[in-house]
Amino acid sequence: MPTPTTLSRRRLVQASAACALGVALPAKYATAQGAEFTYKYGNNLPPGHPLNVRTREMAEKIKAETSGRVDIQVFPASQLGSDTDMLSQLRAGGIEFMTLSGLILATLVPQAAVSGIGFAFTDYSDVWKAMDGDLGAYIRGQIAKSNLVAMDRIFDNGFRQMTSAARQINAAEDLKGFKMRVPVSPLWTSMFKAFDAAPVGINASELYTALQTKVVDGQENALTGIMALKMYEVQKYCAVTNHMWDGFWFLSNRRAWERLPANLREIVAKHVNAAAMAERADLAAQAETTQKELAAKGMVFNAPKADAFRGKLRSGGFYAEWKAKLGDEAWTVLERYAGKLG
Ligand code: X2X
Repeated sequence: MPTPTTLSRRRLVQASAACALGVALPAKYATAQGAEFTYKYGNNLPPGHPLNVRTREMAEKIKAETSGRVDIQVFPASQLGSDTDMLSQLRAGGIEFMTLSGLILATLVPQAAVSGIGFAFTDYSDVWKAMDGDLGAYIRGQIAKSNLVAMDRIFDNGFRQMTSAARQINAAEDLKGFKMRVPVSPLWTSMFKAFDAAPVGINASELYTALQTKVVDGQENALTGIMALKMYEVQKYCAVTNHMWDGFWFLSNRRAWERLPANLREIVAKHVNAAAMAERADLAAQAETTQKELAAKGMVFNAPKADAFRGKLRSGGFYAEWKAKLGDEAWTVLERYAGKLG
């Protein structure tokens, strides 16, 4: 903070008058003095992913509309640490915001995994009805109990597909013993165990290296993520399995969130939610072109039938197990949108 002697008397008078009246200071003033709230926002995706394009725009809009009082600094590409590290920092207040898959957040908020149950959703219209409706509200309520705040609109991370280096995956049988990288998450691990694969929990920050050094045989992600993380350099095959949908909650440390005056919270929430909507539209617009671009880079695609995988989850008791784990309330809200599971 500058001491009063570094301010001209006129600026100081202007500033105190503005404070006394409770009006926002002009952007020039706030910028010259540094923002009142400088908040760090971290995520695990490369700068070119739509999530980062839209949240950079979001930060600019928030700065402008708060006259420079709120400065959100966007740190992409796990610059602030892996998801696991960032989640600890977020809880401790070392960073103020992060975006995180509900399934990874489930290490802290178990019910946040419910949206990622294998083959629950088959298309986006059900996903957004659920996540913008009662299922999303239920999950945000669970998140709130852990002293984190989730903004209303979840960002899209896409329907996930399986990639491999050595051979094509056509059915669950091809996953037997397959070293599959999964994010660090109980549901992801459980699902690939149910396929008889050998899942290895690895943060996104280590994913490319794990594939390159063949610590794992393959991984699963949405095509947008496969492109953004340049996985086509280290993977040959892609099975379009759509085995689950995933999204990113925009989370805040509760104390940091509540430090913001109500009018600033409203501006921040508005722009975060708008960024999520824009990012969803970006992913939808890219859906078809991304597969063609990945094919042009040498990836070989196949489209197995869902039942070649889903049957294995059913017969192995996966749905019954997760219904018991998540509880009746979570399961009932999920089935309201996804239909009867199992
Ligand atoms: O870690 C992943 O695979 C990613 C980027 O999709 C998530 O954040 C869940």
